[in-house]
Amino acid sequence: MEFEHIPTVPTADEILDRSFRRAAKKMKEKTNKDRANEEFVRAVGAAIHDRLVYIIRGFPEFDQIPRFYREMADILFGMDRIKQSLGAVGWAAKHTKMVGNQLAVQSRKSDDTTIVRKRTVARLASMVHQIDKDLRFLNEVRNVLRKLPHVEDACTIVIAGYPNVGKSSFIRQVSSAVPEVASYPFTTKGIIVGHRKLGRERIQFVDTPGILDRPAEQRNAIEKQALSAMINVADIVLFILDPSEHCGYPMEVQLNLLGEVKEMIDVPLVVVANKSDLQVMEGYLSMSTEKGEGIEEVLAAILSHKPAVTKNRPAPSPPETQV
Ligand SMILES: Nc1nc2c(ncn2[C@@H]2O[C@H](COP(=O)(O)OP(=O)(O)OP(=O)(O)O)[C@@H](O)[C@H]2O)c(=O)[nH]1
Ligand SMILES: [Mg+2]
Repeated sequence: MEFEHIPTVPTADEILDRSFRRAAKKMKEKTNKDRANEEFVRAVGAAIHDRLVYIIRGFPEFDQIPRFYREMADILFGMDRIKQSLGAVGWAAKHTKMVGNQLAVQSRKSDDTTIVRKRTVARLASMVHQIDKDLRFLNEVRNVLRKLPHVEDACTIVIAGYPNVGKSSFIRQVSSAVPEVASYPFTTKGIIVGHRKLGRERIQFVDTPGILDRPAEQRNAIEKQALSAMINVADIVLFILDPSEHCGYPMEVQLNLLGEVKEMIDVPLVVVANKSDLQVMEGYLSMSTEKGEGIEEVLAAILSHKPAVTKNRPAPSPPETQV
């Protein structure tokens, strides 16, 4: 997956601490005090530069990664903010090296090289502290993005619908995924992937958070993740309704959302009414994930649409050990 190998992003103090230690080691290699100070000044600028460049290189080129992952990063953190922070780190990398080199030249000409060394430490520390909030933000981005699930190069069924209708209960029944199931809306807050063997093939189910029928600009980050999965990674969408309305939402709004989803996607859509143990709805496939009834029929309906060639997926990712 695109984000899995991003290394931890250190804080400003951690960067400074390690860079000062590296420069101090270099300094000890020189016997002459002035040469040692000059060496320290040059080495500390270079050490900070290298660490900052390493941080930037740890992040993928967001313009080149699959759209789904790019959208996830954007929904969760804002692409502009991520790019701004990476830009700030790039700025600091460039300037710390420049300042280190400039002050090393000054040190050569100076009568008191110790003063120049101290000035260097102060200036570089201040520059790196200026980007401390960017470093902390990037580390938070890293911690969240690296936990996003793999969406593999396999036939992908995205499960969607209103909150609390039984999406997670369904994916638990049919795949390796074990998302939390609870009797309140928005239990699922992110994308969850589960797998199922189908002969020699593996198919993949994506559980998504619930979506409300409301204008796009009012949707929150949790709902947006579900929409992005439907649009970007689905080969087939399974839309779950709850005609019992035990989910807390009337059928009218659930059907409005269904209409919207139909407009939004260009892949096959299977609609199923869940909670048939409470209420059956004529005209739709029905199941009860609670009682385990109707599941096989729903799977058969999904698989009747299984494309020979899958589409819309992110680039292949390494094989997973799970299942
Ligand atoms: N009676 C009945 N209850 C069900 C059935 N399927 C799910 N439930 C219950 O409905 C509630 C919601 O189930 P979830 O699977 O968490 O629903 P979800 O759609 O994933 O919910 P969000 O993640 O909040 O969007 C839980 O209390 C389940 O036990 C069913 O077939 N019959
Ligand atoms: Mg759920």
